[in-house]
Amino acid sequence: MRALLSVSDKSGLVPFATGLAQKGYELVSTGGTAKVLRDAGLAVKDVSEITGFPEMLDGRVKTLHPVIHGGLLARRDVAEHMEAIKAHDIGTIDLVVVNLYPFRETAAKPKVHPEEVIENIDIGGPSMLRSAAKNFASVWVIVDPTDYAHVLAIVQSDGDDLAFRTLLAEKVYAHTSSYDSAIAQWFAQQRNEPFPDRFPIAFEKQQALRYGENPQQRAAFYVEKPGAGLGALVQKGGKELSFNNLLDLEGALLAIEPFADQPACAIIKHTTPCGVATGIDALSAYKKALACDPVSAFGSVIAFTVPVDVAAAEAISSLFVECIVAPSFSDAAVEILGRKKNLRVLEGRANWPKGGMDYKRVRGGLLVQDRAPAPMAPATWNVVTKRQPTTDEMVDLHFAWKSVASVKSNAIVLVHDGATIGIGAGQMSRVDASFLAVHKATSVGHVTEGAALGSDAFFPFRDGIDQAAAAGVKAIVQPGGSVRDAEVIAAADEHGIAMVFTGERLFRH
Ligand code: 93A
Repeated sequence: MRALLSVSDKSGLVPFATGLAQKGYELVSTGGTAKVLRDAGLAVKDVSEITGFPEMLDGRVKTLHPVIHGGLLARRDVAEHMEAIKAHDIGTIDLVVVNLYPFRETAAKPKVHPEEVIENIDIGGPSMLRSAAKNFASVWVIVDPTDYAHVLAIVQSDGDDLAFRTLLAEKVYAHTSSYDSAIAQWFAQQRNEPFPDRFPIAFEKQQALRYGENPQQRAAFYVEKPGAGLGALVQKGGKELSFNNLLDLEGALLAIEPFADQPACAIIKHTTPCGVATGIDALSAYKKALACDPVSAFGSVIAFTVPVDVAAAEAISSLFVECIVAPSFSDAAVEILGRKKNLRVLEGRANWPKGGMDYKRVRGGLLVQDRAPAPMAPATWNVVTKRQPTTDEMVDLHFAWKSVASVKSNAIVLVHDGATIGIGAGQMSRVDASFLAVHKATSVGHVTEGAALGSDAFFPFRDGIDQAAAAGVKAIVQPGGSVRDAEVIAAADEHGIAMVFTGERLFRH
């Protein structure tokens, strides 16, 4: 029996190779791997010894040889194959352990030279993996060190497990295809092309999910890069995350993102906020966000920009909440929240992967766009009405603009004192969104007199303005750009409303 070992990640290698050697495997290896094995006292043959060729071209050609690929690919059950390799003095290779040059890690290094990245494109490794995996009927192929133990256990017990060998082959092709995707993506990045002809990203499974949006739908969670984005969140308590939890977590993180530089809280239901607020600390932001729409907050996902302490944890404990996400939690806060078995506690910032794009799935395709940039600041806005916003109104308008960005379109928010007080989301007409925002606010007793209003897109008619004025709204922020802007501005002037145009639309679908 012969095992070929050629690995960049040498973790777990020595105990595994030792186990193979003890079972009588002859070990064949490439330069660096052979050295590690010899240093551990194992007998190893160099690949060059069996190929009759030295490793050459700075290691670019090490294992690319018929003696290797013949030994991997020959079908043991086909007499002609076995005769052919015998005629060429090629011995079979029964077990292959390969993991690849760290291409992704090298490409991700800051200021890395392209030459170094290119040298980390592994050619021989994927070739061996693919040859061995094609012959999974007879050959063990291990690309993931976490599989060493299971394979060794089978080998040590003189057992066999074709089903597991088949799974290892599947793992190989999943691995090599994602490896090549990363290379293609790097090439696309080098020519500053965000939308290459062939979309290169391969997603890896982060976790299985019990079910999808509904229990009758199967589901799993895939990530662009393991450990990046939502996949970077560390769960500190509560039961398993669901499909809808992950969707709402994304909505929650979107909602707090514009407020990253201050204590802020967003409460999310069905991917849209039902309360967003800033405060002096986590507790005060939470209280203000909750006050926006306490009825909808039942069963919500809550996000914070600041660490969650005991005071905030205790306040949240009295509400039924699905998930809570924050940059960190004090130990005591985790303990308090941990008493609620159904509450998932997630720690981390879940930053977007570098150069990350926004994807939306449509049947048979994928819509790809830049992720939404941060909503533009007041310095770029234009006051279009006779009346200028007061300083206080300007603060609320800024808050309204930042908070409306995460509300599903058509979106209207009413804002007062650093908090949403009424949110109209996901309506098919803007006037209905305005109506809902006012209705939601007044139905829980908020005073809308003097409130600021944010609209994610322009008002197509004056009716939305008239309705806002009737509720006492005194300041409005919206993109502008309607053919009826003049009519809309005139309506605002009639009502003594101060209105600004941002020139930027914030749709979220
Ligand atoms: O440069 S390569 O593409 N050419 C080869 O022929 C080759 N054979 C194995 N890279 C090659 N490898 C890779 O070398 C393996 O995939 C593994 O990652 C690495 C192990 O090298 P060493 O044993 O010298 O540390």
